[in-house]
Amino acid sequence: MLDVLTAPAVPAVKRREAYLPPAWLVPEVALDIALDPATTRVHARLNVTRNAAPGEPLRLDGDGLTPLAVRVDGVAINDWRIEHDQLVIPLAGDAHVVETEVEIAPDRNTQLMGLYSSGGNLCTQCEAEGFRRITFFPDRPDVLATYRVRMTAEKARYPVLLANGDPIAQGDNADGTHWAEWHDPFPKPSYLFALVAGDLACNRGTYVTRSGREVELGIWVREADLPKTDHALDALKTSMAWDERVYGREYDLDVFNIVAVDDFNFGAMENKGLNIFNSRYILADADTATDYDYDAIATVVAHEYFHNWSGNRVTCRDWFQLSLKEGFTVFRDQGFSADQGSAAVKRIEDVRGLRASQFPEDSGPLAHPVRPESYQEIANFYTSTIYNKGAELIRMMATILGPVKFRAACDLYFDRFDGTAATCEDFVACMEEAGDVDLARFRLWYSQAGTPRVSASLVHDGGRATLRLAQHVPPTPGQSDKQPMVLPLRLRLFGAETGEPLGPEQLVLLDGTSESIVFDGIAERPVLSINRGFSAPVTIESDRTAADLAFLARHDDDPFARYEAMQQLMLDTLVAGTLEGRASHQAVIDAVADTLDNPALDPAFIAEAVLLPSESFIGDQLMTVDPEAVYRAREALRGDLGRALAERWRYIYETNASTAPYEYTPAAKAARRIRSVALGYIAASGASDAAALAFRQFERADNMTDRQGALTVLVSGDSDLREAALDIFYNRYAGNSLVLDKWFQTQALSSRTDTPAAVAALAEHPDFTLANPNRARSLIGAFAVNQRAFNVADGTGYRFLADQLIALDRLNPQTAAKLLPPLGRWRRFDPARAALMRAELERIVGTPGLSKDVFEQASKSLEG
Ligand code: B3K
Ligand code: ZN
Repeated sequence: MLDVLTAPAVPAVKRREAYLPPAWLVPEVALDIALDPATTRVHARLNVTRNAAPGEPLRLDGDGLTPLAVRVDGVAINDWRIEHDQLVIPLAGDAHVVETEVEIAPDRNTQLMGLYSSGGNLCTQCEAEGFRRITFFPDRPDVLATYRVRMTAEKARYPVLLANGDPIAQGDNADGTHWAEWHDPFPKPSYLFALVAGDLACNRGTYVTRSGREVELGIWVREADLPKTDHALDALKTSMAWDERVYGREYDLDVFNIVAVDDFNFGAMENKGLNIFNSRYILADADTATDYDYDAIATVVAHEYFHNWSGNRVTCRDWFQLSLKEGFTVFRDQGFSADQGSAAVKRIEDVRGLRASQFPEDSGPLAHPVRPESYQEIANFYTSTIYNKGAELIRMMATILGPVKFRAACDLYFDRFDGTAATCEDFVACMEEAGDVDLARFRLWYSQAGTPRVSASLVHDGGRATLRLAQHVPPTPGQSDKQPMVLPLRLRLFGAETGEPLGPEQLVLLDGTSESIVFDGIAERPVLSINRGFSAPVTIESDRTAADLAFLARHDDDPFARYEAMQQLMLDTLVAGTLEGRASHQAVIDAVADTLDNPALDPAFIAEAVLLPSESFIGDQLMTVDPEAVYRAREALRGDLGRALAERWRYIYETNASTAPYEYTPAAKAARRIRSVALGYIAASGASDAAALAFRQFERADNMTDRQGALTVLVSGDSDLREAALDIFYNRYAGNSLVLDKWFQTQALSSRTDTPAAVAALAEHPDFTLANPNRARSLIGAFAVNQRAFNVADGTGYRFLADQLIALDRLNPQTAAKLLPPLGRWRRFDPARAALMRAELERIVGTPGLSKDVFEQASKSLEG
C-alpha cells in the first residue's frame, strides 16, 4: 500500500488564466503583536467586505498557523474550518469584522520568510507569500488594506519598534515592556507589510520634496556599523531627487526608514516606508567595501526607493505580473546609475549581467516568458528574466516612443493606476495610448520566452548597400513554435576607407521573419554597426570580418557598439582557439593596443573594453561546452596579450597608482579599475615579479577594491604569497561577516585545479554556515558559476552542490532553490558530464521531505 504520508506530492500548479478577483476585500487591518523571539502572539482584526456573489465564504491564507481564536463581529465562532492551508469562515452579510489570534516562533524561523530573528533583532520579510506565516489573511497582491500596527516588546532588548507608515503613539508598560503604534494611510497589499524590533542605532537625515514635504530619513543598523551608513543615506537622497526630476515622482510619507539585517534571502525589500535590506547593500567604508559594492549599494537603495511608485503606489494584480514592478523598477534604477557616472560603462555592465544570467536562463530548462503562464512556487520566479529581461522590454518601448512620449506614458500609467493593482497589459496600453503607437505585436515579448537570434548581412554593389536581416526565436520548454518578434534595432553604416559615418543612425523595427533595407548613395565600402546601445536583447550573427570588427572597435561612435565589436572579435578568436586548440591572436592584440593608446577614450571604458569575455560566455557560444578547452584558449589569449603589450600594462599599472587617500569618484574608480585589469594581464604574462607586485598592492592598499583585486590575482596563482595573503586577509577581517564572505568567494572563484577540493574543505570551515544566505552564496553560489572548477570531469563539483543544496533545503528552501540552476545546464555538456549532472538532479528530486521550491526547479531541470 502506498504510504500517503511519504508519497511525494507534486505541488499544485497555479495558472495565470485562472485569475479570479478576490471574493472578499479587506479595506482595513489592525494588528496587535506581542513580540517575543520564542512565542509571538498576533491578534488581527480585519474589516472585510463582500466582493462576490453571496455564499462565498471568507478564505484566509495561513502557512504553519493554528487559529487560537476566531471572532466575527465580536463573537467567538466555531464553524470555521481549515482547507488546504486556508482558514475558511462562512459569513452571511456583506461586511464584517473578523478577528483571529495565532502564535508564531520567530527564533525557529530558518526560512527567513514571515517574522524571524536576525542578529538578536526581529524583522519581517513578506514578499511574495510571507505574510501568511504571520497571520491569517487573503495573502494576494490585489487585496489592498490600510494597516494600523501596535507592537509590544521587552524594552531593554528591543528599544526600537518600527513599522510601515508614520509613528502614531508609543509608551511604556509597568512590566518592562513598551509599545508603539504605527499607521500607514496608503492601502497596500500584505506583501509590503513590515515591522522591525531591535537594538538599533540610526543615521538620520532629512529630505524636502519639491512640493515642500519634509521627510525624516533613517538608516538603522547596529551601533558599531553607524560609520558605514553615509553612502547609503547619500544614495537615498540622490534617488529621491532623481525620481522627482526624471519621472516627476515624489515621496508621500513623513518618514522613510531603512533597516539593515545580516540574514536575508535576497538583496532588499521595498516595504512601504520601511525598507529592509541585506546589510551588504547598506554598509560601506573604504576598508571593507569595493567600488563594486559602493555602486551596488547606490543601485539597490535607488531600486527599493523607486518601488514606492513602481510597485507600491501601483502594485501587481497577481504574481504573474511581477515584471510590471520589477522590470520597470530595474529599468528605472539603471537610468539612475547611468546618470551617476559613465552611462556607457553602466550599459556595458548591464548587458554583461544579462548575458551572464538571463541568456542562459532563456536557453535552458527553466526558460519562461517575462509574464509566465504558470508556476508551482512563486519564489522561483524572481529571476533574471522577470527583472533584467523585463527591464529590456521597458527600454525597447522607451526607444520606440522616444523620451518625451515615454515620460508622458509613464505619467499616464501612474495617474491612471495609482492606488490599484495593475497588469503588464495595463502598462503597455498606456505606452500605446500616450505614445500613439501600435504595440500589438510587441506584446509577444511578454509571452514568448527565448533569446531571438538575428542574422545581418550587408551587400555593397555600385553605390547601393543592401542590409538583409532575418530573425529566429529558438524553441523553449512548452513553446515549440515561435512567431517573429518586434525588434527595435539602432544601426548605422561607416565608410571603411574614411572611417566616417555614412548617414545618420536609424531605428529599424524588424517585425517579420526577414527584411531588406536599402541604402543609396554609398560610395565606399560600408561597415555595419548594429544593435547600438544594445537596443534589443538579441544575439546578432553577422558576416562581419575580423577586420570589420577591429575597424568598428576603432571608429564606431556608439560606445556600446565599440565595446561590442571588440568583444565579438575576442569571442571569435576564443571560440576558434577552443575548437582548434590554437588561433591567431594578432587581431585582438592590435585592437587592444589601439584601445589602450586612444587618448580620446574614457579610462573607465577602456578598462571594460580590453577585458576578455568570461569562460561561461565563451561556453555559451559552443554546441558542447568543453570547460578545460575554454579555459586553455582564454589563458593562451590572456598570456599573449600580457606579453605582447607588457610595457603598456606596466605603464598603466604605474601611472594609475593613487597618491591620494581613497575617494569614491568616477575618476578614482576608473584608475583603480584599469590598474587592476593591468595587474591581471601582468600576472597572465607569467612575469616573474607578478605575485610580488600583487602582494605589495595587497599589503599597501588603503581600500578594499585594491586589496581584493590583488588577492584575486594571488588566489588563482601558485606563489607562496597566496597562503600568506589569505591568512592576513582572514585575520584582519575575522568578525566582519561581509568581508569574510569575500574571503570565501574569492577562493571559490579561483581558476586553480585544486578549487573543488579547496571549496569542499571551506564548507567545513568554522566560519562557514548554511544558516546565513550571504555565506552560503559566497561559497556554494560562487563555486557553481566557476565553469572550470564546478564542471570538473569526475563530477565532484556536481555532487558537492547537490549535497549542500539538500542540506540547505531543510533550513531555507528559497535560498536553496536559487542555487540549483547550474545543475540544469546538463544539455550543454558532453554525455559523461550530462549523466553526472542528471544523477544529482535525480538524487535531489528523490530526497524525502523536499520543499516545493527545490522540487519545481529540479524536476523542471530534468525535463526541459
Ligand atoms: N521585491 C523584492 C524581492 C522579493 C523577493 C521575494 N522572493 C526586492 C526587489 O526586487 O526590490
Ligand atoms: Zn524590485
